[in-house]
Amino acid sequence: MMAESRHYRALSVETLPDRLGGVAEIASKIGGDASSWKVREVGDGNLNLVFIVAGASRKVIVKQALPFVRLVGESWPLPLYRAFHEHNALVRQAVRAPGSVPEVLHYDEPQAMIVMEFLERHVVLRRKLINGERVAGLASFVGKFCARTAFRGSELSMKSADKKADVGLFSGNVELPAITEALVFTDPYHDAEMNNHTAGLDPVVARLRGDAKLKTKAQRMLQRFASNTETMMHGDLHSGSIMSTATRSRAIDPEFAQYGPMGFDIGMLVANFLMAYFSQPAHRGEDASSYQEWILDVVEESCAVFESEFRRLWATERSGMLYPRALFEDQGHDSMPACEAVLAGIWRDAWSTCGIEMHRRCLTLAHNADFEEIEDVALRARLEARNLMMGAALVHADGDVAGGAGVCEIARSFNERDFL
Ligand code: SR1
Ligand code: MG
Repeated sequence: MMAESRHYRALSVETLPDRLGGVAEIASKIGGDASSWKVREVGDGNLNLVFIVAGASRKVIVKQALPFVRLVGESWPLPLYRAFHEHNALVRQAVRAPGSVPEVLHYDEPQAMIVMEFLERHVVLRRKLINGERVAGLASFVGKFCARTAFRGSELSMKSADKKADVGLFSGNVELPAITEALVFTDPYHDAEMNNHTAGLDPVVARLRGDAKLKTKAQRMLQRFASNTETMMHGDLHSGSIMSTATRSRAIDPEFAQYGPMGFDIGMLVANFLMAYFSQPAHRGEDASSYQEWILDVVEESCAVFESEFRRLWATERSGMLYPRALFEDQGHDSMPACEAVLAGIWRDAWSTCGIEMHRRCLTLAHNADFEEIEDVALRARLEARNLMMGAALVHADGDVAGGAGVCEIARSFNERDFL
């Protein structure tokens, strides 16, 4: 532990070698003299400092929470203890979905700092999607990561007492889920202070905000998000929270982790794939369609893998208090119909979350680069309108969607329409 670590101080490129060089556990891993380390600040997210530190032995990532929202500034304070929940989430994800997250090398609670494995040659997935790059095995990664963390973080797998203790620990993560409660679930549907949207979208925005049934359904999902503790969610699983090479992927950044609905993570991630899909005509022009179809293949296959992995875990790892073998297999009763009913509930939450996420990324504070980088404002508005209207269709569907394939069919039809 650093002598100075009693008092939090934000790191900088200049101070990092001196401050971390004295921490034997970190310095020995990085290797060489700290004064020769090469340090770059690469944080492109909305909240934290992220450094790549290269020494004689290896590169590491040093992630440090800032006491405010980086995107907005010091006027929006944010507690440092979120690093504690991120650390705890990474540790659990590494056990529940082995190989899917960066290895934690060191954690310093007072400095709100996590030192972790540098993911060699990995690039943020959102950038790859904007660039039109394909990632082999992406759907398998997504489906398995979401199914394993959902199943193994629930009472389908965990002992009831362990699960309650964990829910208690993560219920201390207050302010970050509160951002989601406002920015994701509520602000898209009214004229909230920090909202902004692309010029020209007003008619579509008015349609959404004038739709009381839509708002009721979005609030139903917020109620589920806030008061249902089915599993430990990543909590912010968008395409900026996955890093990939051409053949490998990892999930990063689980600082929004809390216990919540099992369908939340996969729903949010599919929304980000769909936004990548709708934005492609601006990035690829006439050649967009084959890459768009690849994105839809990823969506359909991710959902199929999620289901098959969830069913496999149900059959082989159901050792928690829910749906015990004593009630089913031990009495000669097939438990798979119960599994299908649980999956149907997961998808209902997933598709609602998906539609709401498609709204918030175009209407509230934190937009996504897939649309934001489109300079032609009229084109951006036209593509965002398709995305917004499909989001409304998903929320209205109340889970009555023909699975991942059905969602892809809906996307194809909205991709042909104009709403402005
Ligand atoms: C003020 S934080 C805005 C967004 O950035 C994070 O990555 C989450 O997605 C959050 O909603
Ligand atoms: Mg993040």
